[in-house]
Amino acid sequence: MNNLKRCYIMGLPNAGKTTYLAAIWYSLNNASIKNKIKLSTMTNAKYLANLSKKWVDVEQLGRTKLGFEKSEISIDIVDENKNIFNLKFPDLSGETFQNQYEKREISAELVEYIKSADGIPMFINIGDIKGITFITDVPADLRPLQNRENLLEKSLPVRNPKQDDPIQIQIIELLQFVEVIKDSKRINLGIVLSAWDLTNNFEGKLTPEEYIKKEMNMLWQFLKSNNILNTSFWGVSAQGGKLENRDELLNIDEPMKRIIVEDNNGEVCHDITLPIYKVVGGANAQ
Ligand SMILES: Nc1nc2c(ncn2[C@@H]2O[C@H](COP(=O)(O)OP(=O)(O)O)[C@@H](O)[C@H]2O)c(=O)[nH]1
Ligand SMILES: [Mg+2]
Repeated sequence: MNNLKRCYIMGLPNAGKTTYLAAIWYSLNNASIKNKIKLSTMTNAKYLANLSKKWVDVEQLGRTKLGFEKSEISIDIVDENKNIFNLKFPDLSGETFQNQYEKREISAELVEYIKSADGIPMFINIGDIKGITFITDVPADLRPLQNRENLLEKSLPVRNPKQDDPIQIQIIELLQFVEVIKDSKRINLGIVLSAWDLTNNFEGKLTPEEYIKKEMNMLWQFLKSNNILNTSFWGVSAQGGKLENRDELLNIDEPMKRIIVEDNNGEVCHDITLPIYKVVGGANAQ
């Protein structure tokens, strides 16, 4: 079938993938608001129904641990032109991606997913982005070059790459894996900034791209200087707000209205399928 489009969803642990999945599942099954794409077929219906029920009730969805992740979540959705979009959530825990980063190993199965993907939404939870620290703000006794002798006497903490390396570095590395696997073919990439509701408290509203430029400048430069990547930027709140504000969220009559999807031009809607439709459909041009 030549109008089949494959979507491969990536992101480190805590990136917001499971919440997105729960919201998409609810939206596809309760189309009281018109979405770009509709449900066709799926696997794991019971797991997804359970997940989306928790999402409706604004409950913590639970961490997906390596080995327990539903590795075969696959949902087929269809648009008005009869394009079928096959969504794959190959690893909901994200730990496989981190092992890939740390050990530089990847399974043959994931290579096949990536090779056949028409678009890759890469999730980044903005609540996880650590601000920039200037070297001058680091306590003097922790600055190796200025304090070499003292440091030699101390036992230095051991680096744990998954925990200690900045998220943007891990993401750049994952994208470089994707580029090698794709063998220089053009890649439709969506940078999906999850928990986008958190920006409501920020002064001076930024677009998703401006946000990346400010908070993850190295990643932004990597994306901009890279002509293999056809990148679009999205701000997505699949949960609608913090779990602490559960009561407020439950007061919204239609759960789908909690969802915020903002494109890079500041257009806001409740259609959680839109980033997939645009990224995987190749309509990334802004
Ligand atoms: N404020 C806010 N938090 C979110 C949103 N989506 C996810 N989160 C939180 O981010 C954390 C990780 O989400 P999860 O979907 O489990 O990430 P995963 O590990 O990639 O599957 C959880 O604590 C969620 O409650 C959102 O739209 N807004
Ligand atoms: Mg998860």
